[in-house]
Amino acid sequence: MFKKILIANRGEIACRVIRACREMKIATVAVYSDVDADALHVRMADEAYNIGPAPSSESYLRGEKIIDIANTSRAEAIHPGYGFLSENAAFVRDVHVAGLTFIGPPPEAMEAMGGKMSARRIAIEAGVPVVPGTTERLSGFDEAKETAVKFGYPIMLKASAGGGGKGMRLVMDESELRSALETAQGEARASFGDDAVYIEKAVQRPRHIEIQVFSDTHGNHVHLGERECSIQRRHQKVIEEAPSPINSADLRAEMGECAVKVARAVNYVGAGTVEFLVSDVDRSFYFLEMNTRLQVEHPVTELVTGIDLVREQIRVVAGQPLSFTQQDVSLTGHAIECRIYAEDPEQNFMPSPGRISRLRIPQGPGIRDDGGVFEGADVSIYYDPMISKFAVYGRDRREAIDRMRRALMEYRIEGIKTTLPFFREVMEDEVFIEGRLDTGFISGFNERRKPNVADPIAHDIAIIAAALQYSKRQGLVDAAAASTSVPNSKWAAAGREAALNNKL
Ligand code: MV4
Repeated sequence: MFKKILIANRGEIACRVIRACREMKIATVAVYSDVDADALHVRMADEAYNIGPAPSSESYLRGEKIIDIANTSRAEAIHPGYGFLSENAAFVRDVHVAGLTFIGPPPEAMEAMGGKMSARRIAIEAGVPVVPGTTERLSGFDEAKETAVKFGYPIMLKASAGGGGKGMRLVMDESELRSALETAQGEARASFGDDAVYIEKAVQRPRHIEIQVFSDTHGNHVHLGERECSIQRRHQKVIEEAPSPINSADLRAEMGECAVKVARAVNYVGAGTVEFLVSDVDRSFYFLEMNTRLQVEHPVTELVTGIDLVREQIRVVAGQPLSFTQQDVSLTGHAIECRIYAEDPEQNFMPSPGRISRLRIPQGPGIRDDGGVFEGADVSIYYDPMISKFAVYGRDRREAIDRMRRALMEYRIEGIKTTLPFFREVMEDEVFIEGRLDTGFISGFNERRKPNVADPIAHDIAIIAAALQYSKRQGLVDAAAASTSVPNSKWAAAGREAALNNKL
């Protein structure tokens, strides 16, 4: 087993990997940019090295520099986390050339799945259903027009190099096709330097369900069930759960088998995720793409399977066989994760950087917080604004929702705006509670949501503050005494009135 691992990442995922290493008695090396000198991952690691200025292109994306540090610090392997260099096949080759181990799949598997058209061809070859559509780049408008008619509108134009919804366009009919094609190609060229675009038939009211796969270097490929990630905003996942609320053992086995076929077809090694679109109408499912990294939302799978995916990643690249077989994998209970972002839900989720002046993380049964910050930490504008992933576990979905609702009320982050108030509302939303999670959830949610429904906690605080103010002004009691009796007291009523009349 490795004695020392370098973590080529920052934030919560760097902390997550360091925790696994510590449990395995492996020493850790962190790297950090100038603005991260004081970050949690730097504090947690055994050693830490500065790799440059704040912009990722000058720090966390500098592969050669990171490899140099791995060598000089005598680390034997590099864990890339997610994002940054995690799906960069050229970096993986450089790591190998330097005599180090990359904690992830071989570069060939990464490349095979890196392009969506190539991934679709491999899935078809492996006998896995894909969304009806093409697998070669469109030559131009005329071919697009013919192909669209063949598959039938509405269709999706997708960039082969795409990700995060970039270069993706829904086209309802032929009148929209020409400009949609130009936009999709333009976006693809600007974002990926590759304007290859292909066509898929649009799946009606799809759900996004993905299967966690795991492979070792001995030819064993298994799946660890599904995660449902249908609640997305601008193609960014915000809530994930395992298992899916459409939870059927048959569907899981079928999708799991397909996911394993894809992994086997590319000689996969380590943790991977095979994404599917599932029709909410007839539960038919279609391969979408494969992500060749550990995903942000891996904790919900860990909670329902009991398997530590990071520990397993490290074991398999060290050459050990998987520590479990397919028969050993069983899903127990239900897990839900909310991604807590430094964003203001009242201002269309604008980033909200700044200093965290107060942080209180919930406690009690069935709770897991994968954080990358601490009280007093600064949330920078340079990186993804996700500050923590908060997950709960319950025996069933109902218990998990109850637990999440309770825990979100305990969660306090002050100094910056966060998505906590948004999640508190979602946990009370009947459509979410019923598990009707097709892709329109957030837009539908915004319509269902009553105007001016403030954060329930902010509302309580306003009432208490008003009550304290009122009681002080009246000289009735001292403020502390008032606060203990506020919820049911006449001061609460007065405070509520004061708050409603804007007298605060
Ligand atoms: C689709 C689709 C409908 N039909 N493909 C792909 C990337 C992901 N971010 C959204 N993707 C979609 N691909 C076809 N052929 C609808 C979406 C989609 C979506 C899918 C699942 C969950 C949320 C979604 C939100 C917008 C679009």
